[in-house]
Amino acid sequence: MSVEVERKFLFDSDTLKAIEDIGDCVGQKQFHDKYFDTPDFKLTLRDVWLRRRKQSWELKCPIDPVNGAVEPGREKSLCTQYKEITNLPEIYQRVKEVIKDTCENCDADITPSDEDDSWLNTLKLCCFAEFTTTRRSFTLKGEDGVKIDLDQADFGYHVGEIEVLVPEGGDIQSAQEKIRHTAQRLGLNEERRVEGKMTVYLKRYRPEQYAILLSAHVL
Ligand code: V4E
Repeated sequence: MSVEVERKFLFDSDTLKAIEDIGDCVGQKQFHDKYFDTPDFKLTLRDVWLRRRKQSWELKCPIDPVNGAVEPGREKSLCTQYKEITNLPEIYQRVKEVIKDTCENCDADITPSDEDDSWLNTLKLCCFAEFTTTRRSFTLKGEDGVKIDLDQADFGYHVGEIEVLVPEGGDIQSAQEKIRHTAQRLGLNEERRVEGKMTVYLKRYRPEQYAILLSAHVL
């Protein structure tokens, strides 16, 4: 399991030029994401994001506070940090743990499988968001472990991310420092957290869920 520390940013042709000046494009790819939750938003209300990307399952969970609860009024820093879990049996256990209070079938003896989606029905998980992203990725000269992604979502929103992956137990503060330094090199001057693709998607296409997550201080 690793922790993804990242800062999103808005970009224009000047930012792109700055990235090309100090970085190398390492490829472009396209992927389709489907996000899942219970009908009463049990996962996303705990800031837990379950998705399938390219036939693989991924779970993003907050690293603090301990149980993933969202503190009201928590100050939003420019960087986010989430644990990334990609092992399906582990994802299944974590999801069950988060929804257990209201889950009627959580005791069922099920082995989740990549080929068979029946575990989603058992846990009453439905798709609430689906979109395709085209991503260009860059590495930076003289900045080890820092990646920059420029994302274009098919619903008409583009956003950049400066990202550092930290192995479990690794130094998150030094990752934040690398990100801050990179942002400075790119001349970014945002003082507030920039909206990610999901925030914009929910606002446009799932306004009820957006309003609930906003008032719960998840977004
Ligand atoms: C963690 C999270 C969500 C899951 C999607 O995360 P994100 O990094 O935005 O997507 P993507 O496609 O760039 O994933 P990657 O390829 O980097 O793994 S959806 C909402 N969140 C929480 C969240 C938040 N509240 N605010 C910001 C700025 N980002 C994420």
